[in-house]
Amino acid sequence: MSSIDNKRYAPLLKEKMSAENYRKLLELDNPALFEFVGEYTELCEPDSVYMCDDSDEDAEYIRKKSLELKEEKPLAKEGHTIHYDGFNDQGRAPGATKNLVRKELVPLMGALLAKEREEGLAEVRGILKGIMKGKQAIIKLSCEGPTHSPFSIACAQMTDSFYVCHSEELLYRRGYEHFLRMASKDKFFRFVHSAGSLDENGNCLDLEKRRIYQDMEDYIVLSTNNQYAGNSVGLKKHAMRLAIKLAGTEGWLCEHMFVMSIQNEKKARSTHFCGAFPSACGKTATAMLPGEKIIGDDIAYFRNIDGEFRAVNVENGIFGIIKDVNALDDPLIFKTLQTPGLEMIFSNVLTGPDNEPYWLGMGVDHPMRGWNFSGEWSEDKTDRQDNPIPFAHSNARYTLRLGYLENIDPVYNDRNGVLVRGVIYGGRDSDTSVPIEESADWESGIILKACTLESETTSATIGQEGVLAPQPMANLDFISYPIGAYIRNNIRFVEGMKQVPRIYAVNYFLRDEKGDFLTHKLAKKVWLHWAEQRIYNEVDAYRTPLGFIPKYEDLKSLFQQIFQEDFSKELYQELFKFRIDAWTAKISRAIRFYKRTAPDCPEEYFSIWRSTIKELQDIRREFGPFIAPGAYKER
Ligand code: OXD
Ligand code: MN
Repeated sequence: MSSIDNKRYAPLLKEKMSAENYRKLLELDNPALFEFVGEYTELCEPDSVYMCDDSDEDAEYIRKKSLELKEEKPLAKEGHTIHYDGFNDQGRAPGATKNLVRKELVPLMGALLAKEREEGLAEVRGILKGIMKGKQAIIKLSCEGPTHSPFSIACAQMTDSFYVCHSEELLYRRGYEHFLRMASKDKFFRFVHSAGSLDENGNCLDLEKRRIYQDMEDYIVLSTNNQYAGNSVGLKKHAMRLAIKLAGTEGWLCEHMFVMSIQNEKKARSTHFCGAFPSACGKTATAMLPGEKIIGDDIAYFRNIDGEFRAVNVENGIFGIIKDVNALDDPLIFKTLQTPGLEMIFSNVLTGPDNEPYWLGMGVDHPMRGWNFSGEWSEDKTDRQDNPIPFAHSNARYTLRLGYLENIDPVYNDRNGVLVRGVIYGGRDSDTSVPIEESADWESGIILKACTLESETTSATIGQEGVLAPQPMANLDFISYPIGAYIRNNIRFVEGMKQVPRIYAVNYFLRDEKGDFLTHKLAKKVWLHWAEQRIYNEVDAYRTPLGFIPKYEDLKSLFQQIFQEDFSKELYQELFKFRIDAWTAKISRAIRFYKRTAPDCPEEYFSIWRSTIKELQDIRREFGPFIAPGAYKER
């Protein structure tokens, strides 16, 4: 029996919901959820409200409605569908995204997309008024992290998009049963989304009213007039921003990281790593390295459980960039994407007359006409500025369940997560960082490697591509409270732990003078196996001014063992020389960035960066601009 006695919204919800759906809502016996559904039903005015539980029937209802309303269309292979976002809705929209915070916090937020809360709420609620008229709203409950675990965060999504619900069904764990049994009934994240009015192709008409406003006080995100999943799917990037804030207040961490394990067959051991890379910088490819095991590719929660650094993947699926997924570079995902009978959504790729999906870097010929993110497409099609429209978008995606992958780590659902032994930070820089370097300790790893991470902007966000931009912890787009406090929480998180993970900085993007990459795509497997051996103190290393790098012999034997490949000493010397001037410039850019955009960043961090630059200058007097591997000795 439900104890809900909500006089304000009960009549409205009884009118908008079928008796069966109303029963499902009541049975949860959750006044806060009832209030949330009532409040936003009153505001958004959907014609009806559908309440999902965890049944397969409800999952089927969502799939069917998404097809019926043409939000998705079936592709040639059974279970595969295609969804298109509008031409100008192909990536996350930082310009429309705001963290709503109390007035006094706005000046402290610096670069973090802040807006005064009351003002932001009034604006977006104005846009939401009546926005779902003529549509059905769906309420879907999910759980971030494994259900009923120390990591779980319950989430309630209300949306008028069945594609959004279908994506959440593939990407997250169902949460109705979790809501039924959870202890703190009013502790859950809330998401409201509406695609708004749609054009004849089913895309948003009112992009100028696109808003993604996250209320950091009440842990609710209001998202309007968008469809791209990075803007619309509440549980993905919106929940990530809310979780980062919540973690900051509760003493745990939410990071933009994969979770995976390196398999050492000789030693019969599996060692877990997490890794932060800005979007489109090799994160999924690292998590999916052939021969290793994946737990997740995008978002991790970290908790100190009995003195151990433990992590879970927040998600249960992958919303991955499809560009360059081909039989050679990503054989496992490629094979999965070709498998009929698995349920998956392709987005913003070309569909040809054969009703199959084609994407950039797929490694097969594509048809010269078909349908893509611009509508009907043929080879000579141009945009308004007369630029040719490529046959597929470079941020086109696939959405599938992790469980489909052959290389899923059997422990991926463990309620206490996995023990993390190594944390990796990787950016996209063509001329500074070596392929892998171990930090001297946790704090210097955070200050010198994680905080100075930079990357070139990519098509995962709307705006100019290829611009070198700071990316603290690969998380700049998602940090939702002042950066100085966020850095401090990262440093303090390991206090009192029995064993602190090692920090590694990696860079897969070093190029030669002609602009060619210095190593092949799978070389990252060698760097990670070296890190694994370091963790067990099985290989020695050379000191550098910023950490430790591999010795040639150890890499040579790994290249031989893994790829039966000769790794030349010349290439090693080129890859692993320490580039003093480039590092000095990088740290100077970091100082400028934090001065400009992180008003709460403590002086202590600036003095570490400044003294590192001074030390690098002293070292330069002895070595010149480059230090050959092995030449440097600790002072
Ligand atoms: C993503 C992103 O889709 O970071 O994961 O943009
Ligand atoms: Mn991401």
